Amino acid sequence: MILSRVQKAAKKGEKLLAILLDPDKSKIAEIQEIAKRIDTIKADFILVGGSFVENNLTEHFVIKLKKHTTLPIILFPGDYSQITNEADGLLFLSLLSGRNPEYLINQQIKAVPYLKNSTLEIIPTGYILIDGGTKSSVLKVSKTNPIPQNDIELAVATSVAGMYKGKQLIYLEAGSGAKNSVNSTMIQEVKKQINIPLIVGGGIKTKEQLKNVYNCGADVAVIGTAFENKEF
Ligand code: 1GP
Repeated sequence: MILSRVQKAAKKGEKLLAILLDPDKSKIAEIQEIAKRIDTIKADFILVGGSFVENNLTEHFVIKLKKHTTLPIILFPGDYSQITNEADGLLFLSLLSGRNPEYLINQQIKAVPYLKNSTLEIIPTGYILIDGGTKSSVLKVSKTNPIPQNDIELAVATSVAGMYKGKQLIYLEAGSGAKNSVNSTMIQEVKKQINIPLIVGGGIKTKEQLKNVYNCGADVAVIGTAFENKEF
Protein backbone atom coordinates (compact mmCIF):
# COMPACT_ATOMS: atom_id res chain seq x y z
CA MET A 1 0.00 0.00 0.00
CA ILE A 2 1.33 3.40 -0.99
CA LEU A 3 0.26 5.47 2.01
CA SER A 4 1.54 2.99 4.57
CA ARG A 5 4.87 2.88 2.72
CA VAL A 6 5.12 6.67 2.96
CA GLN A 7 4.05 6.67 6.61
CA LYS A 8 6.59 4.02 7.55
CA ALA A 9 9.37 5.81 5.69
CA ALA A 10 8.46 9.12 7.34
CA LYS A 11 8.62 7.48 10.78
CA LYS A 12 12.06 6.09 10.06
CA GLY A 13 13.30 9.29 8.50
CA GLU A 14 13.77 7.54 5.16
CA LYS A 15 13.43 10.03 2.29
CA LEU A 16 11.36 9.19 -0.77
CA LEU A 17 11.51 10.52 -4.31
CA ALA A 18 8.60 10.80 -6.71
CA ILE A 19 9.04 11.64 -10.37
CA LEU A 20 6.17 13.55 -11.95
CA LEU A 21 5.32 12.75 -15.54
CA ASP A 22 2.87 14.93 -17.41
CA PRO A 23 1.22 12.86 -20.16
CA ASP A 24 0.72 16.06 -22.07
CA LYS A 25 4.46 16.74 -22.22
CA SER A 26 6.07 13.28 -22.14
CA LYS A 27 6.17 11.50 -25.47
CA ILE A 28 4.57 8.06 -25.38
CA ALA A 29 7.23 6.78 -27.80
CA GLU A 30 9.89 7.59 -25.21
CA ILE A 31 8.23 5.86 -22.25
CA GLN A 32 10.67 2.96 -22.15
CA GLU A 33 13.64 5.31 -21.98
CA ILE A 34 11.86 7.48 -19.40
CA ALA A 35 11.17 4.42 -17.21
CA LYS A 36 14.82 3.40 -17.44
CA ARG A 37 15.97 6.83 -16.30
CA ILE A 38 13.52 6.69 -13.39
CA ASP A 39 15.04 3.34 -12.37
CA THR A 40 18.55 4.75 -12.59
CA ILE A 41 17.83 7.62 -10.23
CA LYS A 42 16.16 5.18 -7.82
CA ALA A 43 12.83 6.93 -7.53
CA ASP A 44 10.20 5.36 -5.27
CA PHE A 45 7.02 6.43 -7.05
CA ILE A 46 5.82 7.84 -10.32
CA LEU A 47 3.20 10.56 -10.24
CA VAL A 48 1.19 11.02 -13.41
CA GLY A 49 -0.84 14.13 -14.06
CA GLY A 50 -0.95 17.67 -15.29
CA SER A 51 -3.12 20.72 -15.40
CA PHE A 52 -4.11 20.28 -19.03
CA VAL A 53 -4.32 16.70 -20.24
CA GLU A 54 -6.60 15.71 -23.09
CA ASN A 55 -9.24 13.02 -22.60
CA ASN A 56 -8.10 9.40 -22.30
CA LEU A 57 -4.43 10.32 -22.71
CA THR A 58 -3.69 9.61 -19.04
CA GLU A 59 -5.09 6.09 -19.23
CA HIS A 60 -3.22 5.33 -22.43
CA PHE A 61 -0.04 6.73 -20.87
CA VAL A 62 -0.39 4.71 -17.64
CA ILE A 63 -1.01 1.46 -19.54
CA LYS A 64 2.18 2.00 -21.56
CA LEU A 65 4.19 3.08 -18.53
CA LYS A 66 3.18 -0.02 -16.54
CA LYS A 67 4.79 -2.19 -19.19
CA HIS A 68 8.18 -0.69 -18.34
CA THR A 69 8.12 -0.11 -14.58
CA THR A 70 7.30 -1.92 -11.38
CA LEU A 71 7.11 1.29 -9.35
CA PRO A 72 3.73 2.34 -7.98
CA ILE A 73 1.99 4.76 -10.32
CA ILE A 74 0.03 7.44 -8.52
CA LEU A 75 -2.40 9.77 -10.23
CA PHE A 76 -1.92 13.45 -9.53
CA PRO A 77 -4.84 14.79 -11.52
CA GLY A 78 -5.46 18.38 -12.49
CA ASP A 79 -9.03 17.37 -13.21
CA TYR A 80 -11.33 14.46 -12.29
CA SER A 81 -11.43 13.35 -15.93
CA GLN A 82 -7.80 12.19 -15.64
CA ILE A 83 -8.74 9.41 -13.24
CA THR A 84 -8.05 5.92 -14.53
CA ASN A 85 -8.24 2.61 -12.74
CA GLU A 86 -5.05 1.51 -14.53
CA ALA A 87 -2.92 3.32 -11.95
CA ASP A 88 -2.19 2.08 -8.42
CA GLY A 89 -3.14 5.08 -6.38
CA LEU A 90 -4.69 8.52 -6.48
CA LEU A 91 -3.74 11.67 -4.61
CA PHE A 92 -7.26 12.81 -3.78
CA LEU A 93 -6.38 16.48 -3.69
CA SER A 94 -8.12 19.42 -2.05
CA LEU A 95 -6.55 22.76 -2.90
CA LEU A 96 -6.58 24.08 0.66
CA SER A 97 -4.64 27.26 -0.10
CA GLY A 98 -7.39 28.39 -2.47
CA ARG A 99 -10.92 29.59 -1.94
CA ASN A 100 -12.40 28.14 -5.09
CA PRO A 101 -15.11 25.59 -4.23
CA GLU A 102 -14.47 23.83 -7.54
CA TYR A 103 -11.09 22.62 -6.26
CA LEU A 104 -12.09 22.29 -2.62
CA ILE A 105 -15.05 19.95 -3.11
CA ASN A 106 -16.71 20.07 -6.53
CA GLN A 107 -14.02 18.21 -8.50
CA GLN A 108 -13.97 15.62 -5.73
CA ILE A 109 -17.74 15.07 -6.08
CA LYS A 110 -17.36 14.76 -9.85
CA ALA A 111 -14.68 12.11 -9.27
CA VAL A 112 -16.97 9.81 -7.31
CA PRO A 113 -18.55 7.96 -10.28
CA TYR A 114 -15.01 7.16 -11.48
CA LEU A 115 -14.02 5.81 -8.08
CA LYS A 116 -17.04 3.76 -7.04
CA ASN A 117 -15.85 0.46 -8.43
CA SER A 118 -12.20 1.34 -8.64
CA THR A 119 -9.29 -0.48 -7.05
CA LEU A 120 -7.19 2.68 -6.80
CA GLU A 121 -5.76 3.44 -3.39
CA ILE A 122 -7.32 6.79 -2.60
CA ILE A 123 -5.07 9.04 -0.54
CA PRO A 124 -6.66 12.17 0.97
CA THR A 125 -4.14 14.94 0.37
CA GLY A 126 -4.12 18.57 1.42
CA TYR A 127 -2.66 20.45 -1.53
CA ILE A 128 -1.17 23.83 -0.71
CA LEU A 129 0.05 26.21 -3.40
CA ILE A 130 2.95 28.45 -2.46
CA ASP A 131 4.13 31.37 -4.60
CA GLY A 132 6.95 29.99 -6.73
CA GLY A 133 7.66 33.29 -8.48
CA THR A 134 5.91 32.29 -11.70
CA LYS A 135 2.26 32.12 -12.75
CA SER A 136 1.88 28.40 -12.23
CA SER A 137 -0.60 26.24 -14.11
CA VAL A 138 -2.33 25.45 -10.82
CA LEU A 139 -2.86 29.17 -10.26
CA LYS A 140 -4.18 29.66 -13.80
CA VAL A 141 -6.50 26.66 -13.79
CA SER A 142 -7.79 27.03 -10.23
CA LYS A 143 -7.92 30.84 -10.36
CA THR A 144 -6.70 30.92 -6.77
CA ASN A 145 -3.90 32.83 -5.11
CA PRO A 146 -0.88 31.01 -3.77
CA ILE A 147 0.35 31.56 -0.22
CA PRO A 148 3.26 34.05 -0.24
CA GLN A 149 6.67 32.55 0.60
CA ASN A 150 7.00 34.81 3.64
CA ASP A 151 3.62 33.91 5.13
CA ILE A 152 4.90 30.98 7.14
CA GLU A 153 2.05 31.34 9.63
CA LEU A 154 -0.61 30.88 6.96
CA ALA A 155 1.19 27.92 5.40
CA VAL A 156 1.46 26.27 8.81
CA ALA A 157 -2.16 26.99 9.78
CA THR A 158 -3.39 25.70 6.41
CA SER A 159 -1.34 22.52 6.77
CA VAL A 160 -2.52 21.91 10.34
CA ALA A 161 -6.13 22.58 9.34
CA GLY A 162 -5.68 20.02 6.56
CA MET A 163 -4.42 17.50 9.09
CA TYR A 164 -7.37 18.20 11.42
CA LYS A 165 -9.70 17.74 8.43
CA GLY A 166 -8.32 14.23 8.09
CA LYS A 167 -5.88 14.59 5.20
CA GLN A 168 -3.26 11.85 5.27
CA LEU A 169 -0.61 13.84 3.42
CA ILE A 170 0.24 17.51 3.05
CA TYR A 171 1.72 18.61 -0.28
CA LEU A 172 3.49 21.97 -0.38
CA GLU A 173 3.58 22.93 -4.05
CA ALA A 174 5.50 25.83 -5.57
CA GLY A 175 4.07 24.97 -9.00
CA SER A 176 5.63 23.07 -11.86
CA GLY A 177 8.65 24.91 -13.24
CA ALA A 178 8.67 27.31 -10.29
CA LYS A 179 11.49 29.82 -10.15
CA ASN A 180 11.62 29.49 -6.36
CA SER A 181 10.94 26.22 -4.61
CA VAL A 182 9.23 26.24 -1.20
CA ASN A 183 11.61 27.98 1.20
CA SER A 184 13.47 26.15 3.95
CA THR A 185 11.79 27.91 6.89
CA MET A 186 8.33 27.11 5.58
CA ILE A 187 9.17 23.43 5.13
CA GLN A 188 10.72 23.26 8.61
CA GLU A 189 7.84 25.03 10.34
CA VAL A 190 5.13 23.02 8.60
CA LYS A 191 6.96 19.80 9.37
CA LYS A 192 7.20 20.72 13.06
CA GLN A 193 3.46 21.26 13.34
CA ILE A 194 2.06 18.23 11.55
CA ASN A 195 2.30 14.55 12.35
CA ILE A 196 1.47 13.28 8.87
CA PRO A 197 3.96 12.91 6.00
CA LEU A 198 4.96 16.01 4.06
CA ILE A 199 5.43 16.17 0.29
CA VAL A 200 7.30 19.09 -1.25
CA GLY A 201 7.53 19.86 -4.96
CA GLY A 202 7.86 22.57 -7.56
CA GLY A 203 11.08 24.10 -8.80
CA ILE A 204 13.53 21.55 -7.36
CA LYS A 205 16.27 21.68 -9.97
CA THR A 206 19.49 20.46 -8.37
CA LYS A 207 20.75 17.68 -6.11
CA GLU A 208 21.66 20.31 -3.50
CA GLN A 209 18.13 21.69 -3.51
CA LEU A 210 16.76 18.17 -3.17
CA LYS A 211 19.02 17.47 -0.23
CA ASN A 212 17.98 20.71 1.42
CA VAL A 213 14.27 19.94 0.98
CA TYR A 214 14.84 16.58 2.71
CA ASN A 215 16.96 18.11 5.46
CA CYS A 216 14.25 20.67 6.18
CA GLY A 217 11.76 17.87 6.77
CA ALA A 218 10.12 16.81 3.51
CA ASP A 219 9.36 13.08 3.55
CA VAL A 220 8.69 12.94 -0.18
CA ALA A 221 10.15 15.25 -2.82
CA VAL A 222 8.59 15.58 -6.26
CA ILE A 223 10.61 16.37 -9.36
CA GLY A 224 8.99 16.98 -12.72
CA THR A 225 10.55 19.65 -14.93
CA ALA A 226 14.19 18.94 -14.04
CA PHE A 227 13.66 15.25 -14.81
CA GLU A 228 11.96 16.15 -18.07
CA ASN A 229 14.94 18.36 -18.97
CA LYS A 230 17.29 15.50 -18.10
CA GLU A 231 18.88 17.54 -15.33
CA PHE A 232 18.30 14.64 -12.95
C1 1GP B 1 4.58 20.06 -9.82
O1 1GP B 1 5.58 19.64 -7.72
C2 1GP B 1 5.55 19.25 -9.04
O2 1GP B 1 3.29 19.76 -9.51
C3 1GP B 1 6.89 19.23 -9.70
O3 1GP B 1 7.33 20.52 -10.04
O4 1GP B 1 7.97 20.38 -12.43
O5 1GP B 1 8.95 22.14 -10.97
O6 1GP B 1 9.63 19.77 -10.69
P1 1GP B 1 8.54 20.70 -11.08
